[in-house]
Amino acid sequence: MRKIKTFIILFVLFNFLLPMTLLKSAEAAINAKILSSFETMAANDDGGEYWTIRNPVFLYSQDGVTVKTSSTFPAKANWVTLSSFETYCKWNSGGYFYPVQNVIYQYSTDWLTVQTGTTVPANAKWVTLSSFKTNYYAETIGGWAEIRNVQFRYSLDGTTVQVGSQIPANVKWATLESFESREDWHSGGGWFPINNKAYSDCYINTEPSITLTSPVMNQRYSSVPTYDTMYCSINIYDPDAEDQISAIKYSVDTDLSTNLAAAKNVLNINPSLPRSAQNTAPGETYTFSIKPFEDYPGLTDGNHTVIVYVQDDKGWVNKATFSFTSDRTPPTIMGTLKQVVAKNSFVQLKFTASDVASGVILVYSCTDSQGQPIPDLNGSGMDSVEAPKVFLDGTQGVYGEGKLITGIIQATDVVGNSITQPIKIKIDSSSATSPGSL
Ligand SMILES: [Ca+2]
Ligand SMILES: [Ca+2]
Repeated sequence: MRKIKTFIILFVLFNFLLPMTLLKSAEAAINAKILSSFETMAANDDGGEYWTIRNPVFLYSQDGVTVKTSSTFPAKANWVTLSSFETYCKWNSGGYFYPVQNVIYQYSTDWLTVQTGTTVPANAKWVTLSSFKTNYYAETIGGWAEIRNVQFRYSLDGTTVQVGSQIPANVKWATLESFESREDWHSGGGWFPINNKAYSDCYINTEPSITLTSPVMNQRYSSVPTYDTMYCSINIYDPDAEDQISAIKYSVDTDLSTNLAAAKNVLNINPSLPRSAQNTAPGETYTFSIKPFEDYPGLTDGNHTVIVYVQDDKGWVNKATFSFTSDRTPPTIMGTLKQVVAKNSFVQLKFTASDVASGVILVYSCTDSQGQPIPDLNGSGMDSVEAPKVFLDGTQGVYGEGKLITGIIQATDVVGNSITQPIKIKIDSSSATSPGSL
């Protein structure tokens, strides 16, 4: 009885507690289990005979730029798949190993659509062998048949394994799970599932994590200096040990995650790149600035989205976004810019500014016919202004009959867009002058 208890304790310890501890320390890692070896039916006579495939070749990329082939399974990669191998086809006392033909892959380059092809781009997010032909009849040259009833195994989160005949585009990794290949022997023939599958572990590199902390959403910007610069702050980490952060770029409105070469450069990155990534959250803070109106001169007024990208040295890209409002339209000024008034009467300036955002600063100044400032006709205000009434006293020659008071009023919106309009006040008691003629 005691022996049984001891056995149970040891069983629990080795099968549950120890693996849990090991798993915990490797939480961030994504270990793909990729089909690397199996047996196919070599001869279906006399109950059948399975043979292990030989000379496997693996296709993979470790930098998102070059595709490598190797007979050795890589321990670490952006993606990896079995690419080609030989299956045995038995015939009488002999038999032959034939390399598979018509190899087809499934992959995704954007995690949005699944693509199919006979070649694979290095910057794929994941790749798996999906179809090929095996020899099923070894006499002379034999016959070739495509595999059927293909099932894949894949993981959406990097850890949980699912099986299905279709691979979702947004998986972390995918591999063949099972299929049937054809075998013929004398008058018989049939379809046989693969046998004795073996999976190899690959540490799958992944994209850096990016969290934007500045600027806040929906701020207003213009192309006016000092209002044209977005000051950004992001936290970056990459769960993959030894990875470097190699680029921070941006675009406006159009997502260029899969075409980073077309994205724009940010300015004044601190700390400078490339730089070894921190591997745990929240990561390291990077600051930089963006001048969208220099890179996108045609940016229209209204709401837009900045997409900030971070790329590691393995070619993985992640993004963060923030929205902003573009305003390059100056305010309009409403009020009496041109007036004709009689001598010995009052004149008053009243102006209102109109803009998509309130906070327009109005500044006005007028001088008499001698060029001297008129204190009551100099001032400023927010959004609307009303100057004190000024009595055009005839005893002052500068306000006398026929004289002209001139000035300017300037309206500047919250992002520096500015407009200046002339002010003209003609003193004409005869009313012969019309305001429009000033
Ligand atoms: Ca990485
Ligand atoms: Ca404006």
